[in-house]
Amino acid sequence: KFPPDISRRKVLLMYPILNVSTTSRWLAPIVWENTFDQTVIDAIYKPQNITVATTVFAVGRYTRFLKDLLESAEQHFLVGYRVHYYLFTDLPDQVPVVKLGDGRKLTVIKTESSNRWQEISSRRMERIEKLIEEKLLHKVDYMFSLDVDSKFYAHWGAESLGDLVGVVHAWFFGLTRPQFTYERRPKSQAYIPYDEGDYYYGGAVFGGRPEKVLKLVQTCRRNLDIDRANQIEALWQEESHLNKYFLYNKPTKLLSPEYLWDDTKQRPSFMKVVRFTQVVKNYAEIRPNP
Ligand code: UD2
Repeated sequence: KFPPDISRRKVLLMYPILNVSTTSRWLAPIVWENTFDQTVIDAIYKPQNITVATTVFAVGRYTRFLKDLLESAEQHFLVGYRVHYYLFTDLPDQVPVVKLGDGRKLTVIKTESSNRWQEISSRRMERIEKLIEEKLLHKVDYMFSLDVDSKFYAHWGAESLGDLVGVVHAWFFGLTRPQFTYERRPKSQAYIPYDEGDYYYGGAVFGGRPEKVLKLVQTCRRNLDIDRANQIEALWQEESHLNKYFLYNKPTKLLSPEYLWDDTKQRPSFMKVVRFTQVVKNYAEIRPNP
């Protein structure tokens, strides 16, 4: 049974305050506060009894971020839904014990370390690919990949679900193509020319239906392999490859920077809520290499 529709009056009242675009040029929704009614969304997804797999990598000193990430996720991330965290780490002993809500699970997967942070970050693509093929395909309904050095601050619900989901990077929202930090060297498979591009997407969050995410991670992994063979590393590693993928395989849903904020940046007045944010970190202290 659906709750009554949002009244026309309420729609008229809420839209004038949204002076940001709420759809992409290919008519994919861009999710902001006040563009959705949580009651209606839950009435659609709750009866489907969906499971959302969520991959998180915590290699080396990044295990220190796990407690805050998981505890805050249990407060705000898809609360009331079945969530299965897949936690990749080289240090299983350092995974904190966090009380999970009903229907929520955590599986630890031992993974190799590397002495280059660029490799740790990029190799996520092939590990997620393997996980989808072995465990997620036709078994879970949706999935997300999240950076571990992050924390939830407010509701992140089923409004975020879609076939292929990307997040607009906080630093590049409202900027134009030439300002995007895409890979610009034609030698790399992540190359995007200056006259192409829609948005600059953050590498910290992507998701969708497992079969769609499988295509994404497979393509990025293959392109990372080709770049490695050609001895070139894209400017922002797998984030550059993700941006290339989204240029030619448009996300069906875009999450606004509410879903990936950066606290070192001043929050603009049009942003009513920060749901998920990158933790401020001392790179020199936590990464295995500069
Ligand atoms: C950006 C992206 C990140 C990734 C990276 C490029 C955002 C907010 N972040 O962040 O997603 O695309 O650029 O490579 O868009 N990790 C470890 N151990 C390490 C190093 C990394 O576990 O020693 C994992 C961890 O899950 C971390 C992720 O890799 O969250 C990305 O690494 P990062 O956060 O250091 O990258 P950063 O801040 O440059």
